[in-house]
Amino acid sequence: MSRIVTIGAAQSGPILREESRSAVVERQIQQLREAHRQGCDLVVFPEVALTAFFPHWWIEDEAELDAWFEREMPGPETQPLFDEAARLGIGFHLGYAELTFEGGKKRRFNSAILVGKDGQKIGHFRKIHLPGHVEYRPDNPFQNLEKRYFEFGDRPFETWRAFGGVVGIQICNDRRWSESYRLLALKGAELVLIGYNTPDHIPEHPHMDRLTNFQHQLCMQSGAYQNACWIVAVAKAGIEEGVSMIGLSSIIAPSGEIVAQTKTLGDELIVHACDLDDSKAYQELFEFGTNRRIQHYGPIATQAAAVPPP
Ligand code: CDV
Repeated sequence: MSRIVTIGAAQSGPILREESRSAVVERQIQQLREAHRQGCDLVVFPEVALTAFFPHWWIEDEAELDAWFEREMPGPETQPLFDEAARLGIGFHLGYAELTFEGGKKRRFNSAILVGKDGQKIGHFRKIHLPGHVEYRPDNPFQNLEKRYFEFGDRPFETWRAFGGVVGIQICNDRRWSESYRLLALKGAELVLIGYNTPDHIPEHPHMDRLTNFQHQLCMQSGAYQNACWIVAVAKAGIEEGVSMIGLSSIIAPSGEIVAQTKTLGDELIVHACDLDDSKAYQELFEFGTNRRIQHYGPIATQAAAVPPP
């Protein structure tokens, strides 16, 4: 028996700083329609998919910062995306900057939602691993102010029953941490959706630039294999407000093999029919329930321990 979910990875090219949400949503609707023509059940859009990636520059004025965030999802500008997806009978994943008032306090998160074929929200996740810095770095060609503009996700990695399987979400830097995959796998994840905005240059570590593409694929291919899950990872790519970002949106099988990958740095859709039973086969191979030797691992350290010199 097979459980096929046909998934479209809807890579986005750069979004101009002055581009309106409505214009971006119109681009996404074109991708939804193409996905529908290609038989997709689910379309995955990137991290912070509705605007330019504003943590790349310094914003001092609070009202100006808030304007980059969504206060409702869907809101007036995103409702047409929900409507068109429901009309076509396609589910979707969308990353966005979330502004919410909780406990009388304004809170900002880097978030993503999973929406079913009926247009109803299934899942909501807030990015846990925020890269970058809080302070302005005048010597850098661009900033990476996620730690300034967002709070760390305040909810655990979660899975949802959807699209005939078990689905989880990570957001961008989460994909570089082995815990992200394992925590989802222990909650049964068969399919992990990831949006990202990844510059091809790290100002603090320029000698690593040549490895950016390799390490992007390395962490996800090993994450897929070691945790028996499909991964659909989708970029906002190209040169956006002077920052050059990688493409290489990928659909990765539980074998660790990349089965589809984008070739451009613009809006581009790739599609693959993912058999969720491939995930089940690798889950059976590893048998996490019986073969993980947690009783032999010893106490789990929460911090890297200082190893005494020899
Ligand atoms: N948006 C991201 O989280 N980007 C990071 C970069 C800054 C290293 C990433 O892990 O791709």
